[in-house]
Amino acid sequence: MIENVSLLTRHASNPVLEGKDCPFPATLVFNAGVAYHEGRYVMVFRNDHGRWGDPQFDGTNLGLATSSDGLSWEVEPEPILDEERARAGLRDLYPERFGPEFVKRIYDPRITIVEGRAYLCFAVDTDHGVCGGVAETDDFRSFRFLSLSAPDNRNFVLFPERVGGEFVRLERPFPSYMQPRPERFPIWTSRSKDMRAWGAHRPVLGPEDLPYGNCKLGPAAPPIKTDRGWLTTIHVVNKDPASPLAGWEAKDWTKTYVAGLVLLDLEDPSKVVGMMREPLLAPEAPYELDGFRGSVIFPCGMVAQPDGEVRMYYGAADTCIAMASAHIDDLIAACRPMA
Ligand code: BMA
Repeated sequence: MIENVSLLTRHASNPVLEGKDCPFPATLVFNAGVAYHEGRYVMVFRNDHGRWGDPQFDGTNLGLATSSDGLSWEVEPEPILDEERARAGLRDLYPERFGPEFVKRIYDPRITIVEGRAYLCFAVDTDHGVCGGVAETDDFRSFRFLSLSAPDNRNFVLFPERVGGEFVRLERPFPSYMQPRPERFPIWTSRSKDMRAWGAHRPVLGPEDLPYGNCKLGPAAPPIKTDRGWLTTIHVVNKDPASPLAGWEAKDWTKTYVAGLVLLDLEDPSKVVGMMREPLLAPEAPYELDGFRGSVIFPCGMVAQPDGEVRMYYGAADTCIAMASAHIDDLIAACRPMA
């Protein structure tokens, strides 16, 4: 069991969104990008829909919810993206390649408002492996696909402004050759002048750099700019084969997902300048401990309020969406400088 610190306060009416709140078939509603944009909160969430207990379910789509206060959400009548619409968007981008079956699934969205414009990052499962992509949107109902990575990569998260004149994102490749088990996947950055061509990759953080977690890690929500650096959440996985965890998907689920917090250098975000030495939030509440995959905290959204409260939205147990918050000064202070 990973020990929790009480830096974040869980919202009293968690979960803030779950399948029963959706006006369309929805079973597992989790991993949601959240942003404050044009006077309201916008959430794009993952929905795995279908029959309870069927490990494959029927499929995955992305839903849209909006809110005036970031706490009570109204879900749009229909999902806004699914594999069919992702195929169409990717065919526009790469007409020669994206045949009808190439894209299997689109999931785990993150929203970043970059210099006033809304972008969605997402993962897609394809015939060639898992890819990460970036799309732009005016209304969160139609999306212009801008780029797709080579496999295997996902958990793309954009910074909210250009750094050194270029767009920057965090990403999580899946290096599998030369990797000891369990999978120890790191976080990298890349840069782009136009959101389409991405390069200048640099490593940021590997599991070996963290004093907790023995498995993969990944970017979580889009970073928030502070005087001390980019305040950046991550997810960190610890696998303990000797301790099976609760969950309906499999009897042998043994991965705990916690949220972590780091500060990245303002001018070179591939440089870690501060870090919490323990998890920011570890599974503890019943909705985090039990569900499709129990003991999973998977943040994809973070919004700073004008009064300094930072709200972190996270998928809980791959089943519902919860929120926890803390004052920005306390979060920054918790990241101790690197030695
Ligand atoms: C990751 C992704 C996430 C999921 C997490 C925990 O690898 O598949 O979508 O929330 O595992 O199951």
